[in-house]
Parts: sequence; C-alpha cells; structure tokens
Amino acid sequence: MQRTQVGIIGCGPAGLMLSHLLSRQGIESVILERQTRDYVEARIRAGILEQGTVDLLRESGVGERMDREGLVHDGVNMAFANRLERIDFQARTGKAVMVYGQTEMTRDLIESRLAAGGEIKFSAPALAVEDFDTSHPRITYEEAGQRKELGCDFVAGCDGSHGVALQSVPEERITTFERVYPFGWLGILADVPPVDDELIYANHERGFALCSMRSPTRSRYYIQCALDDNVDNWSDDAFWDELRRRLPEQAADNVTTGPRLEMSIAPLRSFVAEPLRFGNLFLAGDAAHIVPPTGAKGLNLAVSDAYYLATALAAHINDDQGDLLDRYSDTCLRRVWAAIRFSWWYTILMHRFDDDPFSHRLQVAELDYLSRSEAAQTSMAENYVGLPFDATFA
Ligand code: RFL
Ligand code: PHB
Repeated sequence: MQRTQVGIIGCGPAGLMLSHLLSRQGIESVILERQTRDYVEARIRAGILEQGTVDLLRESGVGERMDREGLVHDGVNMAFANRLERIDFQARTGKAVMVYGQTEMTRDLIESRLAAGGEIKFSAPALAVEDFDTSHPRITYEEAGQRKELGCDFVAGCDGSHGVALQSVPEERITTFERVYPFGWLGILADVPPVDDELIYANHERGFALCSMRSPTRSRYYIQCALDDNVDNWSDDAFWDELRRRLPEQAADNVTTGPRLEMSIAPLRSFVAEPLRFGNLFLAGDAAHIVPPTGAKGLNLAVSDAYYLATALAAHINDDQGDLLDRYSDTCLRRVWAAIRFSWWYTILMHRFDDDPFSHRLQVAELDYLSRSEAAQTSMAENYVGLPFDATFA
C-alpha cells in the first residue's frame, strides 16, 4: 500500500492550495482526482479573487501569471431603478479584488505542484475514507480499473459538493444547514469586450443580471432564470436581448454581443456541514459548505480553509503543536458563516423572488441607501473584498 503524510481527495482550489502550502512546509501529500487533467483545467467556474487570496498566491510563489494577466478592480457597480451607482472598494477599505478565473488559478497550481515533484493522480476516484478515527486512516480509490489504498497520517476531503469524504462519516456525527433559493443563474461566456471596466450587479423587475469578465476581450454574463429552465431554451440572441433589458440604458447600449463559448445553468443554494473535523479526517471547501455565487465567495472560502488547514497541520507535524488543528473547525466555520451571511444578504437584495411590489420597493430602498451611505458601503465593501484570515486564527 502506498503511504503519504496527507492524503488529499480532490484537485480543485482547496486540494491544490493545501498540497501547495504543505509542500512549502516540507510536508508530503498525494492528490486523488476523479477527473482527467484536461477536464479539471477546462472547467469554467468562479472569476473573482479576494485580496487575501491574491496576497496568499503571491506570497506562496504562484502569483506571477495572475499579476501579469489578472485585472485589479478597485470597485463595483450596482444597477437598480435605471440607475448605476459605484461602490469604491479602495476608498472604503484600502483593498481591491482581482479578476482572474478559477480555471487559470487551477492551471497555475497544477503546473507548480507537478514542477515541484508533487503527486496528483488523475482519473483516480476515491471511493471512501476508512479508519479516520485512528492514527492510520486510509483512502480507498480506483485507478486503471483496479481498487487501491492510500495510507495516510491525515486525510483532507477537498472533493467538492457530493464528495465521498463527508459521505464516509456516519450521519449522526454531522449537522447540516441548508437554504435552497427558488431560481438559478444562466451564464454565458463569449469573446466580446466587457460592457464596463468593472462588474455590474443589476437588480431588475425581470430578475437579476451580472456583467462580469475574464479579460479585456472575454466576458462572462449571468441572468437569473427559473430552476426548471434549460440551456436548450436559449439562443444566443435571446440571451443578449434579455441581458440588455435588465441593465440601465447606458450599460445596455454598451453590450457587445457574440457567439457563446459556453452556456450553463447553476442552481443557487447555501449549505454548511458541521464540524469540519472527524478524527484525522478534515473537510475543506465545497466539500463542507456551499454559497450562492452572488458574493463570489465559494472559491475564496476554499482557499482560506486550505490556508488554515495547511498552517494547522504544519504546526502539528513540524512543531508538535496540536492546538491549531483542534481549533481548525471552529476557526473555519466562523469565517464560513460570515460568508454564508453576506452571500445570503446579497442574494436576497439583488434577485426577484416573487411578484410582490412591496418586496421590490424594499430592495430599491436598500440599494438607494447603499448608494448614499458611506457606512453601508464600507460594510458591503469589506465583505466583498474579503474578511481577513491569518495565522493567529483570531
Ligand atoms: P471543487 O472545485 O468542486 O473541487 C473538488 C474536486 O474534487 C473532485 N472529486 C473527486 N476526486 C476524487 N474522488 C472523488 N470521489 C471525487 N469527488 C469529487 C472533483 O472532480 C473536483 O476536481 O471544490 P473546491 O476545491 O472546494 O473549490 C470550490 C470552488 O470550486 C467553488 O466554491 C466555486 O467554483 C463555486 N462556483 C462559483 N463560485 C463563485 O464564487 N463564482 C462563480 O461564478 C461560481 N460558479 C461554481 C460556479 C461552482 C459550480 N459547481 C460546483 C458545479 C459554477 C459551477 C458550475
Ligand atoms: C464570475 O465572473 O463568474 C462571477 C463574478 C462575480 C460573481 C459571481 C461570478 O459574484
């Protein structure tokens, strides 16, 4: 049986960042990934990195391409009632966010892991985590049609929603919290210049819309859709028409249309599984919590979990200090719930829930307040650029 110090299930941002940070502390790990490398590197997901994520990528030596190709955004636009109002992150918090796709960050981390001699087994789905309450946990997995085992000192379940790590834990040891929203996001990716230099989040009577981007020549747009909607119902023209209808005139006039590179629907939900530690099995990222994409927090939480876990494992393995590991679950959950709250608030503020005109007037009143009040803007901005995470686990 192959052995490693930390067995990691999942080659997404959480698993890759954990493996990367552990190797910098001299700790060996093996990543098991169900999909092929091509699949993982082509997957289109999140696009916004918080300041703390950007700093960590830089400090840990994987920020070079991000700094060359990423776009620093000092603010964001809020559209409502045919108005366009800007929230200035720099002025309110002294921080910014970076537009750099999760796809690109994943590629950078895979390349860096492999160049440093790290081991990633692609097309190797984990089946279960065994003996995690002992000091010799094992991951059973499949490789080339064969059933195999990876012996570990610690196991990290970074296997996303529906992962096997959480499923390996008896139900009575887990408490879950969930909110399912009654709509989804229909997203399009197209090689057209973005409508604005910065993102536009739009509240509209027809439903939410978001103008985002991946580069000065590649745009990512989303519109709120019904849960039972289907990509086949949407031609490119129908998407562009609906997007324009939901934007203030000045922005709608600036939309450049083009053929889709990708179109998909994502449902929106909030989910937390507690705790994040079961003996020597630790959960990180989407494996333990899901946020609706409205606050752009999913990817950033995966990174902060990985940071906390790498720091705690290094303190235990290298310095024989176990207290950070003991506090891992509580430390992460505090930050996770802050992001769950912010994403929930932002989702409620921006989406159409029903035909109730009272609800819509309330949303407009809150957005109007946000546009006038520095205090309200500071609160929004400090959550959007990301609450801090640091080694003291304060
Ligand atoms: P990931 O990225 O899902 O990675 C988990 C990895 O585990 C693998 N896996 C297994 N490997 C081995 N054995 C098994 N049994 C396995 N089961 C699963 C999977 O193949 C995968 O490679 O989780 P991680 O690392 O926690 O990172 C979290 C982020 O990816 C996620 O929070 C965000 O991408 C969420 N998200 C979005 N967030 C945003 O902030 N903005 C967005 O626009 C946005 N769009 C999205 C999204 C998530 C989506 N999902 C999960 C389907 C769009 C989609 C479609
Ligand atoms: C994206 O660019 O995919 C994106 C940006 C901001 C969000 C969600 C998704 O809140």
